[in-house]
Amino acid sequence: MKILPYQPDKSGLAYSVGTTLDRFIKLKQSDFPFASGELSQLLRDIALASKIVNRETTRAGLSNIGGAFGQVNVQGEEQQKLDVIANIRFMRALSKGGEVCAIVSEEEDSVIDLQNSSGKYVVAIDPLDGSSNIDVNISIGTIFSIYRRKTPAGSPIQREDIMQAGTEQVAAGYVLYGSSTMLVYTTGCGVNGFTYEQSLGEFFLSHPNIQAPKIGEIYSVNEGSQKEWEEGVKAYVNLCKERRYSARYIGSLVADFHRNLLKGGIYLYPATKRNPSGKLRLLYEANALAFIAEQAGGMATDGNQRILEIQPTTLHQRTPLLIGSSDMVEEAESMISSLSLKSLL
Ligand code: FDP
Repeated sequence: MKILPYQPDKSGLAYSVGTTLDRFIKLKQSDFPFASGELSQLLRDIALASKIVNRETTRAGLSNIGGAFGQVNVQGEEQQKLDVIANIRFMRALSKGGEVCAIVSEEEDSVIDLQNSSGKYVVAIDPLDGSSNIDVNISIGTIFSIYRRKTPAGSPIQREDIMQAGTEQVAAGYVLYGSSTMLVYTTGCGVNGFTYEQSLGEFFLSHPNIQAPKIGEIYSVNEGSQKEWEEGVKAYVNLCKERRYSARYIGSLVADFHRNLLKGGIYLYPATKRNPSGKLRLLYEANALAFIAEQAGGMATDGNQRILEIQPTTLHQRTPLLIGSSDMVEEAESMISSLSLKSLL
């Protein structure tokens, strides 16, 4: 019997399909300080749920899952059926996985205790972001943050396990259900993006080590609210126009953020008269994207301080958000803080 060492094929007949998300997570597991495999499993659970949500969103026009669900969530926003479906899918995947003890979701008023006190992780999630775009076939997303609980595993969940600043995140990511579906995540060692290959049912590494350009030529903001902005925001957006930057605003945070991350640009959702603390939620929207932005060399601020350093006090706390290319965010922040200082003098 002859035994030969494996020789990778060089004929070119069967091209390599690349690195799957599962394989990548396994390869990177040792980068993580508490490399026990639980965080890896948790990321896989999220990926599985996102594949199911991807299936549901692509069928939305064909099955009876479009439109409003008929209930209003804790934010006072009308829930869409797909919001509810995505929430169920992620909750189910995270509760079955066994690594998570508690979940904060945009769609739930309270913290959900998974009755799994041995779980070491807490997840904050917006299961389906950009709800107003669901029924018109425009990109939507999922955003998630993962924290290690502060209290010992086995004990009941406490407030300190949930109310953690963004700097405490051990991983964060988003899924973009767009012209292709992508999962982008960080565990604090750079940012990597994976594209979903439908026929194989797998995410493949397509955007390794994403780096946000330091500066770009895109600004993304809902200009319909311009009259309600503070002077610094008005001045910065005017500057963008003077420089002939392109205005691009989808109204799905994940999609706007993702485009600017790759191409260079700034996304702003500032405080307005209607939303004096901004509109976006700190725990399950701003923190995750701020972690990713910083890991890719970008920046995220509320206009006065780094998003990741804000100490949350309530579950569904909102924050103004300026995020994207570092030079642009820095410039916007300095204009906002200097003009708001002037108005106080
Ligand atoms: P939506 O309310 O449709 O879920 O997360 C909230 C969010 O979308 C973001 O995705 C989006 O960027 C923003 O709100 C859009 O708000 P405006 O309609 O006020 O611009």
